[in-house]
Amino acid sequence: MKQINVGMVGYKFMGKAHSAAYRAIPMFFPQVTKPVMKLICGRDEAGVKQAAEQFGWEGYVSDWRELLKRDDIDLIDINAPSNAHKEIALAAAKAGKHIFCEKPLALNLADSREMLEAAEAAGIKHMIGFNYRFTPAVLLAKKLLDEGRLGQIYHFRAWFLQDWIVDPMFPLVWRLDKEIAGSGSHGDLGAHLIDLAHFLIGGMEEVIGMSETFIKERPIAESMTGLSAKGSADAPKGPVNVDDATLFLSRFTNGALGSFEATRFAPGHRCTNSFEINGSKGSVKFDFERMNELQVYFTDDAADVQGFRRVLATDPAHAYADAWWPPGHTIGYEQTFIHELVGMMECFGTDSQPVPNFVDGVKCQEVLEAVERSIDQRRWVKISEM
Ligand code: SOE
Repeated sequence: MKQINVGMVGYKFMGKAHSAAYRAIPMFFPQVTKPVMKLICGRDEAGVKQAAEQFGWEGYVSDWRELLKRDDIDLIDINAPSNAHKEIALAAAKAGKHIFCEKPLALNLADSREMLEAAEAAGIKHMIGFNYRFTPAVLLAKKLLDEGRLGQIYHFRAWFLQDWIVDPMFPLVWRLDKEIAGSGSHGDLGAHLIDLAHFLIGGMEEVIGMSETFIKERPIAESMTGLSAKGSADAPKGPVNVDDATLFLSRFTNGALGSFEATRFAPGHRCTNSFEINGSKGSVKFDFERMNELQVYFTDDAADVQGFRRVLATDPAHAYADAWWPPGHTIGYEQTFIHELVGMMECFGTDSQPVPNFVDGVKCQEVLEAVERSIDQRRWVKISEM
């Protein structure tokens, strides 16, 4: 297919990331269906008008229902806060529009299953925004695993550490409100780790977790958005009803053991999305703050040079490298969104679904909710219970 017309709901952080991706695709990936940036949607008319101009959209609307009425919109991109996902996705599927939805898919498992059913019944293409899968260094880890070069896998150890709410004066933005976000660091950061685990290692059998809300009350926010919002000491306070940190252990179906830590209380860690995998023939280590690199160790290296080696995933042998720059010329955060949306564009005009899609969103939500149940009931929870 030559082109797909996009209508996008949301214009803040993710809206900017997705807009940058739609703009870049025709330039760097001219072989895939071209996304046309038709309409952007947001409730604040002045804000969305400004975003439309700045990001390069043809126009804007302030009610997402307008997008569904338009025959010239093919794909609805949902990157509004999580509590808006379900209603928009169900209506978009009913209107026969393809859907790209940010993670986590919904506020809970039941809603995410409803979204998947609606998308399947409508026969549309659907994708979820687990963008870290599309980092070339992560794809190199996947390749080594698929080729058996790490042998039998024993451990998947993952941690996503941030520090933007360590200050008790940081206000109650929407990400700290259960009604809007579903959960705190668990659904925001843990969801990415769970998806990476599914992608790299496979399904989980059971989980057990623990979580904490360290700061129980915060100033009520003047504006509900922003990772760098400022709270005032004089402002009235409201309760924080989501987790600040959630940790859990898992047993994978292939016998590997997993450990996961998602926190917004790790001073100095801005976006440390990391994992380490240990297998019988070697190990790999990844840290998003050095996203172009994969640390690789093979047990059969000669004894005198054994050790982790740093592989820069920018050579022609690496995923997506040929679309970008010569070897050693690194890429960044925005490319993860470009690559994922290229994955969606590649599927138009074919019978295939993009991956990851709502099936992966539901699988992630099963684990998120199993961990929550295990915390509530202080026990191991089988994924098959969910
Ligand atoms: C904020 O915690 C955030 O932007 C997440 O919402 C993203 O999903 C993650 O990629 C980076 O951190």
